[in-house]
Amino acid sequence: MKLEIGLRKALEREEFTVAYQPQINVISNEIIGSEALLRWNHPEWGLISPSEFIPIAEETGLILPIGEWILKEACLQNKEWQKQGFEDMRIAVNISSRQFKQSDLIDRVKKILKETGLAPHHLELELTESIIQDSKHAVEKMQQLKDMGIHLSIDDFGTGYSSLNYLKTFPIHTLKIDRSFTRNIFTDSKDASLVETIITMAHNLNLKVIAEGVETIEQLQFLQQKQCNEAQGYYFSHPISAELMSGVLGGRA
Ligand code: G
Ligand code: G
Ligand code: MN
Ligand code: NA
Repeated sequence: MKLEIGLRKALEREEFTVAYQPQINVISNEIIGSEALLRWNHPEWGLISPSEFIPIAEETGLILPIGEWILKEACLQNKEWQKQGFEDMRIAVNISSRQFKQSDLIDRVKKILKETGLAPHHLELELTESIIQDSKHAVEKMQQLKDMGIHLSIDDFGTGYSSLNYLKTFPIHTLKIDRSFTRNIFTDSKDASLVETIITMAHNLNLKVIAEGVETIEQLQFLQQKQCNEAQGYYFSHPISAELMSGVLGGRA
């Protein structure tokens, strides 16, 4: 209840910020984009983790204005990086269940792209398996987004209970291997096999693969060997402020 009251005021009090986590092409080692992650810094309670407040925002519907805010903020920021010369930068934004279910989702996304001037192919929306399964007309909606040029990825892939059959029907570009698999590559041979199998399967279906939660060079090398396309994790960078990210990008040239 306390958190809910705080959440109601957080947007107008400008207590949210966005952290960006670089995403890296594992072959070229270049930053190809970033994932936008919401941060809530309450003046008294300090930093509150999204895993604490996003479920409340989702229950109360507050995730709708919050989700719209971060989408716009992230698109604006990515456009800014592009203006600074990082023209191919892509931005990935998490979409919540309530957001995806909105009947006017497509118009809202279109409006934000128009207002921020971001080209659709520089935006990636991250959906989870359960979000897609819980929504009516999910495939049609995804197809409309794809037709606009937006990229779609399946977040936390492998943690849901979905049938593999949907990979055939979902109009998606990328699978994001959940960090619970990456974490155990060298401690659980079953996880290593799963990671390898996911990569092979994705490629056979013409999908790209990004591994989350890469924390060590050994994990990165394993992923390179298995031809994973992209990676993201503490090994490269924690989620960082837009200012820090600009510095990291500048240092890349
Ligand atoms: O950044 P962190 O690892 O603490 O995020 C925890 C969880 O919160 C992750 O599952 C992440 O996907 C989710 N999350 C972070 N930012 C957003 C956001 O802007 N919208 C939604 N819907 N979820 C987010
Ligand atoms: O569910 P989603 O993939 O959106 O969650 C992203 C979350 O994962 C963020 O909260 C981010 O802080 C966290 N994260 C990013 N990289 C790593 C990592 O290398 N290790 C761990 N343990 N968490 C990570
Ligand atoms: Mn995500
Ligand atoms: Na994830």
